[in-house]
Amino acid sequence: MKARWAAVIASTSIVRVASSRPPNATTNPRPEDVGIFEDLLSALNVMQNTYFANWIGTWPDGIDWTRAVMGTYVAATLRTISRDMEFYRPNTTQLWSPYDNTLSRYFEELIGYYFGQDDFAIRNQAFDDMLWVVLGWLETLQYIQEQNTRFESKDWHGARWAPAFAHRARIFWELASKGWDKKYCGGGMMWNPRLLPYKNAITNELFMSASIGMYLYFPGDRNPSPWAEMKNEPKLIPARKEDKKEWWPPHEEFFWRAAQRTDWWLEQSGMMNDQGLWTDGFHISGISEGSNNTKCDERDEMIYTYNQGVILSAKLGLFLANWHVHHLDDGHALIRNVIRSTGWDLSRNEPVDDLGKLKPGELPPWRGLGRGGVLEEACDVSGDCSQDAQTFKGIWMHHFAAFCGPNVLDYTHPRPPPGPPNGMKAVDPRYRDKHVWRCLDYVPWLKHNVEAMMGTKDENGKFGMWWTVGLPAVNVTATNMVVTSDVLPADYGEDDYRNRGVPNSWFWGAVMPNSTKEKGEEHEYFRKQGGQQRFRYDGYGRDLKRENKEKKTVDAGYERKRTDPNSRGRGRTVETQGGALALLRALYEVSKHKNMEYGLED
Ligand SMILES: *[C@@H]1O[C@H](CO)[C@@H](O)[C@H](O)[C@H]1NC(C)=O
Ligand SMILES: *[C@@H]1O[C@H](CO)[C@@H](O)[C@H](O)[C@H]1NC(C)=O
Ligand SMILES: *[C@@H]1O[C@H](CO)[C@@H](O)[C@H](O)[C@H]1NC(C)=O
Ligand SMILES: *[C@@H]1O[C@H](CO)[C@@H](O)[C@H](O)[C@H]1NC(C)=O
Ligand SMILES: CC(=O)N[C@H]1CO[C@H](CO)[C@@H](O)[C@@H]1O
Repeated sequence: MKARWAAVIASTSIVRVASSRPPNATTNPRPEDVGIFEDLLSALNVMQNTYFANWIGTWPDGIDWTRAVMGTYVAATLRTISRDMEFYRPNTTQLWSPYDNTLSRYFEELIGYYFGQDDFAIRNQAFDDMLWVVLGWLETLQYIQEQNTRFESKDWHGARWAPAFAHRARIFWELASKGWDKKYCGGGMMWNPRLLPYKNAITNELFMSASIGMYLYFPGDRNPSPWAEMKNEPKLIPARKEDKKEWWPPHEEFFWRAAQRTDWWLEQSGMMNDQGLWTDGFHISGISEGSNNTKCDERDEMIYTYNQGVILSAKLGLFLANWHVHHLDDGHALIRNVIRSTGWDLSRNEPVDDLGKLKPGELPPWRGLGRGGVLEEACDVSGDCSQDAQTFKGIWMHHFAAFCGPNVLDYTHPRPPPGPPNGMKAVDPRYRDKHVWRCLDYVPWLKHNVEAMMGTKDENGKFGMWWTVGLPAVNVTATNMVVTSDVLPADYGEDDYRNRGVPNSWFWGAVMPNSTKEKGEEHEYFRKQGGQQRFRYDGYGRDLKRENKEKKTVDAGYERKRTDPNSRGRGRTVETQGGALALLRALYEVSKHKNMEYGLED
């Protein structure tokens, strides 16, 4: 038995990463900061140890779309660590090194999630929900592709999962693509098939990113298994026939066209505001009163971080497909607008506001998408972010890392496939070098954000959502916070379903002067507490019934929790942990450029 097992191991390539060192080591030098690498591993470790339940293959506290995003982060982090773990790999003669163990563990959890993902539920949700699924499996497919190229024999065991993941990506792209609509606003994706028409930024950005991702990274699918619902519907993705069987080849231009069409539509949609930021989307006025209006004429002015994010990976993909440099220019312009809106001066590499002058309880003024140079969601200050909003900043960071990270433009990376106008060519080094230079400009700002975020870590290694309060210069607690009009986002108090979906915390703090919560107002407390329970609040965000009970079981961490702004509302969750992971990875990836030979001097 034993001997047989050993023989099985010896006959597979699992044992060793055959040629994991990149072909030209000088082009893939030691990453800049070993400390960030360790923080990154630790954030991932805490996320999976705390929030992932192997027995059901999912993050039970998440909801379908946030789980898909968490899966995307795990896959993306695997891409990062598999490439660089080599540098930290001990010289060991063990068959199974800690390196292999780490990579295998997280990859197995992704496989678990493939089965734990509630694909049946998601197919009945909004179009954006479906597209997060596509992005997640495309990320995993890229990891598989990269791992496989490290094996001379090209038979890394994980590659056996590629057909499954590719099939799911194709099916969900196909389901989501039905959201494309010509009746309203001259095109664009609808948000939700069951609600009044709403054409929003996120669904269109996701469709762009998923479509160009399908063009670049979908490895093809030979699994014709239809979904019951789709059996009699026309297939949207062109299939080829081989031996009388249908199959879907990789690098289908059709996907590139879908991405290109969405880009054109979005750019002329008027969804971008005067600050160069994407607003949330367009309603069509009069529709509910039976008007025949088909124009996008009611803009939701709300600015969320994630709406500035997903489009970045889409723009990079479009650039890779056809080398039209304006896609990169669009991305950099947007990033600069975002960074400016966090209150950061890129020319001086410091916040526009003097943080040294802050007194205890004082916050830097709100600058549109953050303060004090730190990215922030509008709901962060009040601590009543919903589960959706808790996920947004991480999404921004993930797609920013996709845009500015070295993975794709790096010349040791497997080449992305050609775009229609270009044929099989590597990215022209002139484009690459300019792009890298521009990305390096953002590193001090990223470091500043990481510094803030690290300050929100609790004793269990969990990160909070409101990064700003982790800045050493900011001494704000849930109880000493001075809330003046200049620290509140302009929209504060607007009843938006996403950042007002969850009330202030019922117990610790959230003692917001001028709280918008009425005395005794009822709110739905979040699902985690066991369904849609209702509580009564006393006007200070505290739940009257709960407070009496909890007083009896006050724990040692009570004072910290009571005053920690990141314990308010939903507190620390898998989504806030994922956000920290995405930020650490962004800094790690982008700062790696420093040591690469991109024609950079010194
Ligand atoms: C590594 O790549 C650089 C740049 O392409 C090249 O000049 C150098 O000769 C390569 N080194 C080795 C050892 O192949
Ligand atoms: C690893 O360690 C062994 C035994 O100490 C040594 O012979 C070998 O050269 C080392 N390999 C590397 C790559 O350092
Ligand atoms: C909408 O169009 C229909 C058919 O053209 C027409 O009968 C109806 O009066 C229109 N409604 C409005 C509010 O204009
Ligand atoms: C933070 O502010 C509180 C008063 O709100 C004060 O007691 C404490 O010493 C301050 N901490 C620091 C590090 O300045
Ligand atoms: C509407 C309201 O209650 N405004 C108060 C907000 O807080 C400031 C400072 O504590 C008060 O001066 C306002 O009256």
